[in-house]
Amino acid sequence: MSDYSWEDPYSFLGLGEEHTALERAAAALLPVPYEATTSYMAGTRHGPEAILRASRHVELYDHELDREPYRIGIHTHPTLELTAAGPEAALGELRERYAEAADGDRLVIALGGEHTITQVPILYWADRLGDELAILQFDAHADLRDRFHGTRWSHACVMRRVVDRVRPVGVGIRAIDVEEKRLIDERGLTMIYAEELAGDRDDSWVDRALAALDSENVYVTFDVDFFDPAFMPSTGTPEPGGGTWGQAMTLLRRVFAEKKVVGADVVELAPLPGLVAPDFLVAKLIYKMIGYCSVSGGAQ
Ligand SMILES: [Mn+2]
Repeated sequence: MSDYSWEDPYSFLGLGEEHTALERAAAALLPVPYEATTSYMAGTRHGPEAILRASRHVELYDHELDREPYRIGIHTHPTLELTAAGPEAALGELRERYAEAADGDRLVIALGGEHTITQVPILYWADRLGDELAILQFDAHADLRDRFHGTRWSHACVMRRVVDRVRPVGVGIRAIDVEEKRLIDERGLTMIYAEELAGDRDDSWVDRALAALDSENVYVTFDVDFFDPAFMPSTGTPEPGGGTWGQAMTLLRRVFAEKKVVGADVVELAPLPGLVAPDFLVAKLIYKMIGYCSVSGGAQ
């Protein structure tokens, strides 16, 4: 746990200036509390704040890695409040701000907010890297619907908005509709269904996921409903039969070790008042990503 002060509420882990200065930081967080189309339980707009609050209680030393990953420097950008003038305007704003934040070699992790925001970083990286980009999607849902509740900008449509440019590899998927299934088959997309995550000891699904990532450069989008609702009740559309902490770590550890992770996001946390464990889980998930990045040399 950090030696924090309550007067400084908005830096990840409660880090002080020495470890948060942008020029020196090898990682940065971009809080985007955007919520416009939540279909079941609302509250993702409170996700970034809950993550930052919980992060103050995350142990700074990582015993698995035998290091203190925060020493690479972690900058927390000011919370990005997007315009309420409609999704296209909001996503346009995000595009501008994301491009500024992602300029350079720093690992930027966007914090949702609803999953809709993910199309912005993915299209940014697709523009920057062309075909040299693979997408790893932790999620209960494929998010490949063309429209949902009358809008193309729903959280349930986010991967459809990018699938003509990139080939997402889904992990933990367990709720899709028949149109999505048809698209998955037509495009030959790899989906690792939740049942395949047989247990922490059978890693063959990890090999399948890594083999399906068809570029050295990988963008990771992590919808927290990947996790079983037993661990992650705090999300808009929970689905039973989800993944575990150990499974998520197993895949993340290898992705960061074997690929170049160019960017990431963690979305769809909708905090429940009085229930802190899910908020803490997400804060620690982000710190583990930064830790794996720090040992891979992916961030200098
Ligand atoms: Mn989802």
